[in-house]
Amino acid sequence: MPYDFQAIESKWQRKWTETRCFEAKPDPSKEKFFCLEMFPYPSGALHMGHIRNYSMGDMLARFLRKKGRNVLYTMGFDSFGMPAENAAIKYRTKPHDWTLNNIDYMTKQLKRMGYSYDWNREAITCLPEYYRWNQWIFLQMYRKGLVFRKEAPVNWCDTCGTVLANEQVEDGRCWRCHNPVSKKNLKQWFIKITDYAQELLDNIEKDLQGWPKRVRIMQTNWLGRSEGADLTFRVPELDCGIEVYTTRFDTVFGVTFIALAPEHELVRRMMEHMPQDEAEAMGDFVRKAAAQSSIERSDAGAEKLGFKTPFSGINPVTGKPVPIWLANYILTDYGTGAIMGVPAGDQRDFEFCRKYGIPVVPVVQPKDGTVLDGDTMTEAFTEHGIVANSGRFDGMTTEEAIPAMIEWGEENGYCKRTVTFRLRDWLISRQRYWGTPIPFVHCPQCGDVPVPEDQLPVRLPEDVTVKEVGHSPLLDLPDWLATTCPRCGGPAKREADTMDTFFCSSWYFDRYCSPGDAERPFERADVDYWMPVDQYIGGIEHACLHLIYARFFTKFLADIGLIRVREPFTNLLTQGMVIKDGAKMSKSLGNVVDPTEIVNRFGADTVRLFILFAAPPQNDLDWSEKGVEGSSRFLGRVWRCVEENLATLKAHRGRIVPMGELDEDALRDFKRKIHTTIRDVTCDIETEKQFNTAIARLMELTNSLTALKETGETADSLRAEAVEALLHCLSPFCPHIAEELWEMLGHQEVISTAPWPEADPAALVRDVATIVVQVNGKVRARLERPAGLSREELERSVVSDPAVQEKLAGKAVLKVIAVPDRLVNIVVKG
Ligand code: ANZ
Ligand code: ZN
Repeated sequence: MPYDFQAIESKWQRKWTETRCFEAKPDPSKEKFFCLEMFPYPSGALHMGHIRNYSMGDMLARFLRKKGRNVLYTMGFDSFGMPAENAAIKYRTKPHDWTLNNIDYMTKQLKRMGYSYDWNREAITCLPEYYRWNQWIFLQMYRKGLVFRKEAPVNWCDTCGTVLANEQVEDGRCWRCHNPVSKKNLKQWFIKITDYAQELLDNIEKDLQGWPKRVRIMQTNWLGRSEGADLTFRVPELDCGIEVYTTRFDTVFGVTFIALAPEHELVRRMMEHMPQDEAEAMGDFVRKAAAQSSIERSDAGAEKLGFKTPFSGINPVTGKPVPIWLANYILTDYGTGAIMGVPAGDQRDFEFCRKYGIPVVPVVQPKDGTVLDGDTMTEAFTEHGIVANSGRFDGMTTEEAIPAMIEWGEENGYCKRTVTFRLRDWLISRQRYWGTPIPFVHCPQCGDVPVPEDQLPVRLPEDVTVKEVGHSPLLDLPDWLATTCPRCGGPAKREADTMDTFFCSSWYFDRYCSPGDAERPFERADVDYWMPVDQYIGGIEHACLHLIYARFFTKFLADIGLIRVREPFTNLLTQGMVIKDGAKMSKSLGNVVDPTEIVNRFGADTVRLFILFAAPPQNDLDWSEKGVEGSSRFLGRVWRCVEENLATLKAHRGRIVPMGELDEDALRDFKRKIHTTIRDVTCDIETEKQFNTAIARLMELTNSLTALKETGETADSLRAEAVEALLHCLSPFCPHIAEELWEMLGHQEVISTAPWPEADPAALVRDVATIVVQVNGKVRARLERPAGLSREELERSVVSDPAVQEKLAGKAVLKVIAVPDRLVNIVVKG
């Protein structure tokens, strides 16, 4: 009977569904395990990256189920987003239909892989059952004062008359018409995630020890906490002040200019006080700088561009005026959008001053005695040093001066301490169709009015035609747009912006805990049982946005009493990429391998095995057809190993011969091999998360099994024991073949839920000890002896050994000191 993976795989997929063995229910008497994978966007078909991600998750879920944990493992689709709109135009369909079709197809693909999801818990974010709770949560955030509207720039194409997403801007030009893209201010919706910045930061070290260090560092930088001070420079000519943010108040005596972001609110006021031609030149500069992206502007190597205004500001500490400039490298949304320029201590300021001939005044001198001169310095001095040109602080080290000067500045009212985060508030509105409608109406009388909760969901019309990229069909639906104001009952207009899809993915795991709940987003008892997620698996590309938003949501939901935990993910595994021919597998490079095609040829078990065997989870994986063939051959060997010896194996199944009753070395070694394999595979999966080495051990065990020559009852019993251990350990990786062979051996229950084997401690002990033999304290030999010999037995055995006798020739033995299992020291004379 050959290994017919097609038949076997569909048979077991059917059986698992029929026996409902992967359905999860809360059970307080059992320890739970929530295994979560980043759910896919339904782009059309699964790619190898998905297969890799989900093969790891399924392996862990299956392993932990066998270890007796109550496992929650399910799937969903992150199904709102722009590609559906593009596809709708291209294929003349509706985003809704296209999306649901894709979900159908991808669900079939997932089922074909044999993943052990509890399909009753599926969450599909583009369905009103799901997104109504996005709207509900959004309204709770609004109630708590976390939602606000403000003007913010969007990418705007004049030719197409549309808003463009960042991905639609290529090299500053519209992807469609290739005309330059400009910025346009639109009123947009924001969520005040910055209220949670400090806790998001604090918890990284406190609660996220189970995350890769790399991700913790990325999040820390993303949040970007810095401590510093705000101080105000008065501008007498305009009768106002400019507040600047600095992390180096200790350099305040070295300020030689002030620089504002081109978007700074004072710019307009300045222009009003300037001669027309100068004001126009300044306007040109502002437009040019504003067209650059903030990344271009803040890049260290980028060209610094400035515009000198005719105004100056008074340094509050020295009382002296310094000129005010506009500079492109000052960002509008960081700190106060204005800086005090200290070219001697800041490299960007230094380059700016050299370019525009602004003086450089050193206020920190190197500790090694070198003396910096403002006219000849070639770069800023940014290290710690000795304070100079700073009045009474001269001569102090900067380490001492930084706290001392801030304290002095605060006491004298020159500055006030502040903490600044790089994290920005979350801009969640999108001017597009395929997303969760923002539950607000605009009333000419009452302004922005939230939709009452009992009127949720605000449904997204599904029967629409998308005509143009970037133009939301909602704007062409007057019947949908027209509504009544919930407050005054007068005519009002619906908000036509939809939510960023990251909103959907910030809480889908909570919904997994209470699928289909029609009364609330999820039930408190359910999330309190299942949350937090014990293991989350996904791509490193989500290290910041998604993983920060989901953490923020969890804290907010805890604050309004919906959930107990404040951090959603205890352990995080970021899988490497799938590489082919030296590059990431991707459609654009044309180097993709279609999972369906490869599964049809080799079977799901082989593909799963290859993908978990070819590389450690965190590393990139090189796709290799040879490797797939190798995995296929291995499963063929396992199959034959059982199938060809089925009668003997069945006859000896369950007869366990204890280590103590084995006296042949080969059999003892084999028994030990079985149990060290169980021990090491368990550790590789559970502790080390090195799934590839676990598989290598199973291959070795299979080798030992086929190599065992011994015959007889005892040997056959050991063979049966080895086969059963092998099938158990293989089953999380290759569940179909394991089930089939397990059944062939005569088992009634599925192997998927049968307990994971335990290594027998007696079989783990190495039963040879290496004995170090010393003669007068010098090592003369190393001998293998059975472990556990008594002192006398060991002494006799070692001294009579021919190799030792040779060393003792002609000498008189005075004394023998034996340490069981370790050492024999022979003291001789002559
Ligand atoms: C004077 C100074 C002297 C500065 C010195 C640095 C070194 P972090 O640490 O990243 O928070 N800055 C402040 N607001 C800015 C903005 N909107 N755009 C660009 N730069 C801005 O950086 C804080 C420092 O970056 C601040 O401290 C300020 O320059 C600059 F020897 O002030 B510093
Ligand atoms: Zn109204």
